[in-house]
Amino acid sequence: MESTISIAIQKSGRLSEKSLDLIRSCGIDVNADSRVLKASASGFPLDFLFVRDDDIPQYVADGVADIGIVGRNEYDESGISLSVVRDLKFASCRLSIAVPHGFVYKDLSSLEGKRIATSYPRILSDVLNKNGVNAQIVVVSGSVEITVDVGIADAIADLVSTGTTLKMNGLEEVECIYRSSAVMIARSDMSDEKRVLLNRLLERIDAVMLARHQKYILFNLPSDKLEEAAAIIGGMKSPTVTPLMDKNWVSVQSAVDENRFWAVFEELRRLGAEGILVMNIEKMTE
Ligand code: PRT
Ligand code: ZN
Repeated sequence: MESTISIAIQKSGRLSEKSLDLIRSCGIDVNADSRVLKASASGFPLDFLFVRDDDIPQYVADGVADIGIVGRNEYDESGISLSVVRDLKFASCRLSIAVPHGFVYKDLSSLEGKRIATSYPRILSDVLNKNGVNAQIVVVSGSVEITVDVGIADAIADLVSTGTTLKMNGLEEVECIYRSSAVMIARSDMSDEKRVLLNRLLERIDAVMLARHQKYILFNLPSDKLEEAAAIIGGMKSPTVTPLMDKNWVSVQSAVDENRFWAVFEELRRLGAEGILVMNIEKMTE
């Protein structure tokens, strides 16, 4: 029988859609509409398990699934030891200390002797210990932002992305103590067959992730500006250059890092580039 690997994905929440999008961009199709517990894919020997994110590290540790996609915060908080095989860079957030107005916060030592509510006691106590701060951790499983108001905590440590929730609850974010994003976790003791499949999957994921941060750019350029243009584009080995009928002009194409795109665009215009065409890249390798 052909080997398959199984992946645990959050059933419904902040990670679900992006996890499925990433897998689908790898040419793997799964019918997750019904959101049943289990599903198989077409295009790759992959089985899906849709579960609560809190359970994903344990399922992977127990071999219920071979790999999983989960927030780094959930993984670290679980205390379970697995391999983190990729940082998938989505669902980024930070675990921050927030205090009510009137709380004079200087640094972590300001929390000495205070009650801090959090859903991440392991990560928080780790940070407090490292900084030699003694505080009482109040563990709550949700709505951390209301704990100060209801009088069970003096400060909180909660996940933040935009900061709106804190503001709406009259809290001020004073220090980021930990950063998180979605990661792919895997058991370390996988069979050789499964490891081969995981590596194939990772190769596809890398190609998709690399492409997401690049644009493909194509333009015509006066031939004598080629050296300068190549220096501006940089990064890749060299741009591809095609001669045009008019010997004074060439057509140039290259991938450009998205972060540098507008700077490159403006510099190329300055060199006299014309007919600049920009395209999204779907997949790409180094
Ligand atoms: O039901 P299940 O247990 O599967 O889901 P869940 O409710 O435990 O998790 P979910 O879907 O809310 O979050 C899944 C993962 O998304 C988390 O473990 C994080 O890794 C990541 N993530 C990214 C976030 C946020 N951003 C985030 N902003 N998780 C939670 N929040 C919450 C935060 O707790 C706070 O209540 O959003 C609020 C703050 O948001 P802002 O934008 O107002 O700052
Ligand atoms: Zn959860």
